[in-house]
Amino acid sequence: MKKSQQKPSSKQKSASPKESSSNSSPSVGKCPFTGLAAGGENHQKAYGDDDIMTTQQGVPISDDQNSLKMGTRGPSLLEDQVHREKIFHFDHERIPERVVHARGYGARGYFENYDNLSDLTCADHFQRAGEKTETFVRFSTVAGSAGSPDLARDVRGFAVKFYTKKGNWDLVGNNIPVFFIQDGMKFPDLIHAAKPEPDRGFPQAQTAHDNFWDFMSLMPEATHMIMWIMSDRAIPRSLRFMEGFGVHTFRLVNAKGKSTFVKFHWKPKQGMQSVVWNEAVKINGADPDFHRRDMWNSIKNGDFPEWELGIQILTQKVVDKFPFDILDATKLIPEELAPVRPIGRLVLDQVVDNFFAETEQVAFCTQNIVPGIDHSNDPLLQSRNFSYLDTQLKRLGGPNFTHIPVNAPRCPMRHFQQDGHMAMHNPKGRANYEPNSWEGEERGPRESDAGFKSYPEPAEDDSVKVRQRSETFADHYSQARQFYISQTPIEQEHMVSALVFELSKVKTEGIRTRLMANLLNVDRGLAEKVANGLGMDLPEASEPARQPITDLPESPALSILQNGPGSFSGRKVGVLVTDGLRHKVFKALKSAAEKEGATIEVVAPKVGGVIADDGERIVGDEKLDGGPSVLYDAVAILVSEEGATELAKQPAARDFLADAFAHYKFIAYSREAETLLKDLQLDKKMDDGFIPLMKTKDASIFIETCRKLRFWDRPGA
Ligand code: HDE
Repeated sequence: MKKSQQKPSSKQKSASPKESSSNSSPSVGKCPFTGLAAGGENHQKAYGDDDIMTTQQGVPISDDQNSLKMGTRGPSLLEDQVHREKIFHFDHERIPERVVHARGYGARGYFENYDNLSDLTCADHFQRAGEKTETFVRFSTVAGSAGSPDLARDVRGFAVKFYTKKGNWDLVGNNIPVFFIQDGMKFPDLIHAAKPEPDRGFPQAQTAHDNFWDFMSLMPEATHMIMWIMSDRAIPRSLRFMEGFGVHTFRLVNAKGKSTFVKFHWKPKQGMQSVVWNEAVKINGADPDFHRRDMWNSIKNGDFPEWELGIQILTQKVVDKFPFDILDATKLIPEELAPVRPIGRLVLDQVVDNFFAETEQVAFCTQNIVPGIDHSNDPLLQSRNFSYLDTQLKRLGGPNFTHIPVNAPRCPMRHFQQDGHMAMHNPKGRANYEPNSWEGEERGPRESDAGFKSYPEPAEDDSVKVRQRSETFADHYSQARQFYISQTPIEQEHMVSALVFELSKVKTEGIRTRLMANLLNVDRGLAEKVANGLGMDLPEASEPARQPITDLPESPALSILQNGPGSFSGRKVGVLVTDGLRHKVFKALKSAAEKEGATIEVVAPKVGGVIADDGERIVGDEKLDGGPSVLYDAVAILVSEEGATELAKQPAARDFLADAFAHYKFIAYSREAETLLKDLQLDKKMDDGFIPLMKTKDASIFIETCRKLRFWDRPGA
């Protein structure tokens, strides 16, 4: 066989459609001292002619597919530097995954500041209304490894790097405003308990196992967080539809040195939305990349995800009224006590050039703060300040990870730190120490009075070294109860089911009993329902470290359903079609969805599509069994009578409808679809969540109805 026959021709190579890149802005994502783009694209081009493949040494390659051998069937030759370099590099492609938050998805964007906040902070990027600051955001799940599914029941990381003119500020938050533990010293235990059990190596990306609940049951301080992770917050429909929180109390410090405690909040422009558990389980099978695909597609389609950044200002009045400690990360400040003031918006408008270069190599660190922002004494935050820097050293292989474009500040960086693995930026000139007596160019950088200064917080008068927690951290149940009573009945039901599900996977009875004893301190009704779901008797309540406050008011801001978007924008309708569907109605549905800012996806028996009643072809986005209804927010069945009869025989079509019904989705149907509905006996269960789609005008009625997102009144679905 001739050599040329063994390699794909250049024509074959170019057959794959080239995706248009939205990352056209030349200045964005560039490292200031290497000039390289965050994705490393320029770096590759630096080797020479764009089209010619080279080795890492820049030597042009004539054959990248065949190793050098002694004769066509002969032994391979060790001298083949092209072969060896390729394999050598491949062997070292992996770096350790993050010990937590291993599975993540990043995107670039900008933060636009609303007001001059100089009364509160001298942070440079908060000084001028309308000013934009480049950002990089990475969303993540916590427990699962890098290849785990997106819809695991878990906390979501929400880490934002602001490349400000005065250095990088990292707001490394979560989508839940509180945390499991009060002191970072317990973090390794928490994570060990949540990860796969060490002897058997499973379960992956799940908390439904004995070790996790054993630890939870022995840690009453985790009870508030348990309420959140058992709620729908832990199974978001999209990363775009979830809130974010800085969690800890932080300080803002103004130019006069006045400090104000604040909490940071991210509010999604498109409102909050979650899926139901049965749906989450099925999404994980149908599309384990559901969240990352959604993020990629929305940015590529120009539907840029957006959040407002808000602060809760913890005035002395708020602190006095707050019955807990603002340094305790297992507590939140209800919005009813301290309203969230919007101070800017975050827009994600660019996907990354390269997943590894940016999403994997990005290194967030809570100690990355800028003048005008400072830490509080929250012991969890203090522990994080050590951990993040430490873990980057291991993960990125040396102390020079700030030289990687995604981590490099966009402002000038001048210091005397030097050398180490992969040093791309060493001091220029003679001086590499301070103080020095050199002058001019040789002198190097010097300190400035405008540089970062820690807030001079006075120590408590009687403070002595202790390994103790403050008494003000001792109430573990009051806010757990407040969260539960602030949910709508449907959301409460979901919490009960989640607890029943998780605890039913716990094999050791004593663990369940201990957890139930803690739950009794939250709410007796909740504990009774969970015990009933598990088929167990309720034990005595455990002895709380401090008697809970039982009359904290409801906080409607804590409920997802009470804060719906009132719009179907950014959502997706799955349209199940067959040959002979009414094209006019299909077109009306498409334009009604687009008018709302929503999209439709065509689910067809064959991906090639169907022929509509006017003879035109409608191309499929998904083949029926690749596009189950769990991937959509609402569904429409637009079929011919023959098509419906045919679909009724197919399990995938039956599941499509049955699941949409069970997951409380709005279902639009053409008259011809009735055979299919009848077959599933759904004709007898028709409720207001079913919307007839006979004429073109019905399309907008359907989309308007979808603004409620789900038909929660459907009984017992
Ligand atoms: Fe993290 N956390 N964490 N964490 N965390 C990490 O840092 C840690 C905590 C959060 O997308 C690690 O670079 C300790 C709270 C996010 O790259 C590690 C404690 C919150 C991310 C680490 C906490 C977070 C991390 C692993 C208890 C919400 C992903 C890899 C004191 C406010 C960042 C890494 C990304 C990642 C330590 C608790 C959020 C090991 C010790 C509370 C979003 O350093």
